[in-house]
Amino acid sequence: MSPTLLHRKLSTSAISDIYTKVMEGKRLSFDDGVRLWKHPSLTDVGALANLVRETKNGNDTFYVRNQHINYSNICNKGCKFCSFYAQKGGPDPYRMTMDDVRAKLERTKHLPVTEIHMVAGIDKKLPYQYYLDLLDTVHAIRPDAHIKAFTMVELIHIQSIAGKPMTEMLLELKAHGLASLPGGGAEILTDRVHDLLFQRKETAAEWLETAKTAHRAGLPTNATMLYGHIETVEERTIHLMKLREAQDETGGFFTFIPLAFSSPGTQLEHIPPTTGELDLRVIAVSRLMLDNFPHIKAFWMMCTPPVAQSAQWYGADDIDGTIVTYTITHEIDKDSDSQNLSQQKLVEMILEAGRDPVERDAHYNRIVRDDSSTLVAKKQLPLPMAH
Ligand code: V47
Repeated sequence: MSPTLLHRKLSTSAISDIYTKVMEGKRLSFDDGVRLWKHPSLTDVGALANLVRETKNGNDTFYVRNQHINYSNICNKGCKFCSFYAQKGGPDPYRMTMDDVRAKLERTKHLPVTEIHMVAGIDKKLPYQYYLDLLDTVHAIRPDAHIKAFTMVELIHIQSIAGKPMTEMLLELKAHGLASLPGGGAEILTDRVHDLLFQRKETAAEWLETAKTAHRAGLPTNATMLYGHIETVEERTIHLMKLREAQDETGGFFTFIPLAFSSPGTQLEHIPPTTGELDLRVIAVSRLMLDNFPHIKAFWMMCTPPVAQSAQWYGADDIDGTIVTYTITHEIDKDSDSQNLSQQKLVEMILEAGRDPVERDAHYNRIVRDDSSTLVAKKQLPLPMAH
């Protein structure tokens, strides 16, 4: 559709007032958010989100060469949506020793990874020193990689065993190589969903406070939303607005990642998989509500590669990633090192989707490589344009 026709269509649609607000750079309200979830035309909502996406990030789609390490699946939280933790009838328990971590990193050292993503269950037996050793071990083998590790719930636990104030502990982890935090564990930031699905984990207020404390300590984070289970559209809207408010305060969030709920092996096995319609709508509504987030990421592992491609026209500007091994939701052999999506495959997917692939580092700097795939330069991206 030509740009003129598109603008005419949106300006005469049932969400024309929201279209006008977006065009004028005005912030969307709670009611606007709820209407976007309910508006019958996904195409309208997606087209509007795409206008914002292209203003902020042009035709670029970012990807990262990353590696996930889930260092322990022992957890005491019992979240109803989780199939990752060791339990009777579920996965066997494992806890990686430093030798295991070292061996895994050595085996995959040939991969030009720029980011290591480490999260795990709340494993009470691990002492504070384990976390410092973990960072030291990764840093020793991958000195140039950015270490993104520990969700807010892990940080709250680590702080309880470190016996120091949160900021002091964060600075210590930082001195051992921690560079940013992933966005996991936010789930849905309302007390109702917390009490029903993950009551032993931190509350919404604690998740947000910990994220803001990390930002103030110089550690940027991501933010996620787990959708497609028992949450209402109002709760999704509240979740996005709480993140937007926190971002206003600290500016510390890099990117927002919606996570499609996968029920097999969880206590919510009766819940069907999310539809492509919902996956794309979540990307689009997030893009429109989170006006102060520079990036929206499609995590192909959860929403599938084809949906991650389409998402690039519904508000997303990032596809995560090469990953290597991911064990949070899928029954993947934790000892396997096969790259789940090669860099070449990711680039092909982005080109096929009609976007320009841009390899980025964890800070969204553009990575330039020579023919042998050696990193030769990083180019600072201009700051995202306000729409
Ligand atoms: O915190 C758990 C979610 C998260 C299930 O920051 C589930 O770049 C779906 O946070 N179905 C961990 N999701 C993953 C995560 C993440 C992933 C990719 C990139 C980034 C980033 C962060 O996975 C958990 C939880 O919210 N999760 N169980 C499930 N059954």
